[in-house]
Amino acid sequence: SGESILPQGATEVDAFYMRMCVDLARQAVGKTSPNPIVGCVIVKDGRIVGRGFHPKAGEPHAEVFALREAGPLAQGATAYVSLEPCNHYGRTPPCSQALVKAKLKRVVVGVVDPNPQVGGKGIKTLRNAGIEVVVGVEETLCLKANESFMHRMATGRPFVTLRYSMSMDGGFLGNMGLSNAQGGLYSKLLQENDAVVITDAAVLDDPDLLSSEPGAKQPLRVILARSLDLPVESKVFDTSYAKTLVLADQKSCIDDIQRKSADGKSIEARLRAGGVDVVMMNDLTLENVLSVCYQLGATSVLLDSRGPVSSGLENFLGQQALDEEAAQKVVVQVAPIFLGENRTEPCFRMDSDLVKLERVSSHMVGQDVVIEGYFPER
Ligand code: AOF
Ligand code: ZN
Repeated sequence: SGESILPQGATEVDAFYMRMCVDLARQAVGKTSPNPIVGCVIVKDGRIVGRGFHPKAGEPHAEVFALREAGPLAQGATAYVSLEPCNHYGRTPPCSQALVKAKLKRVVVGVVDPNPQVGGKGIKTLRNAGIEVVVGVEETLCLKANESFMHRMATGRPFVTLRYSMSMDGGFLGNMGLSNAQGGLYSKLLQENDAVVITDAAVLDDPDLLSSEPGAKQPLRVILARSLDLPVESKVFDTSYAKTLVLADQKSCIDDIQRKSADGKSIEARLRAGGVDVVMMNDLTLENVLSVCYQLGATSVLLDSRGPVSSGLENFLGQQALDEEAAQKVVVQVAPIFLGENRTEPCFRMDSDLVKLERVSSHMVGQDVVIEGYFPER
């Protein structure tokens, strides 16, 4: 795009192929965790001769697929990669050496890989072999495509997005107007994130929390529970398409644990029989919830504040995320309605200093306006 700054030695044509790499990479969005999404295009004499993307951790990297397709045509060609080619023996051998072996003439890199095992070494290997390397083409786009991977590398923590809906008069809308139709914002958020966290009160509306995108890898669905008196027949406890984890507050669930339903089984036993994992938490803080998600391999977590506002835990999600500065990104859907008298409470009560979001963008979803922004690094 005209807005991106081109590094020295790069042209608009390079930027064009880099955007193509990112589009290719996105075919595996939500599927590569803990690995990044990466796309690669090999161009010879103005013709695309190879294309590839990283489909999944443990499988070959983007460059390998592109090199396979290009075969001997890779010699003297230009390779575009949205992330610096790796230089280490991980689950797969180093791509830098594969590019050297295939005798590429030029390699255009979107962004340096912050992985300490790579971190510029891939570029070095290529340059040492006499290959011309240009770094930083469509860098902003490449960074955004891998924001959770970048965050994990920098902090060792998952990338957290807080989502909620509100009215024009600042009232909390729960799941009002929320649709997970294919191609929609919500369906894409479920596709992009490794885990989605909701509260027990939100289960009452019976969401399935499944992305409608074709072939989407479904997120781990995490239910925070103050009570184990949960509707076991709810869609979210059907584990045929996605895993479900209940994180229950030990203290407040103590009575529920004893209670049995008519068939003599506890709710916990019934959940487990349906394939739901139930973990008793000594201390159900947001920090502990995120740690559990991360330990289970979630690099990106969506805190979905979609439950009714009357629930104590619902405020917990958004409020704790803000109080504990746990979220990196916020996605808010503003509906063009005034709740008026029906407005129970403002969404959040923050007692922090003024917080100004960065890299803010907005778009329409039907009649609603969606505003996205990033918290400043804290
Ligand atoms: C690339 N191209 O397509 C990917 C890269 O366990 P491995 O062997 O798959 O290595 C994972 C690391 O390799 C990952 O953390 C990231 O630094 C890099 N991923 N690199 O050149 C790719 N997926
Ligand atoms: Zn690689």
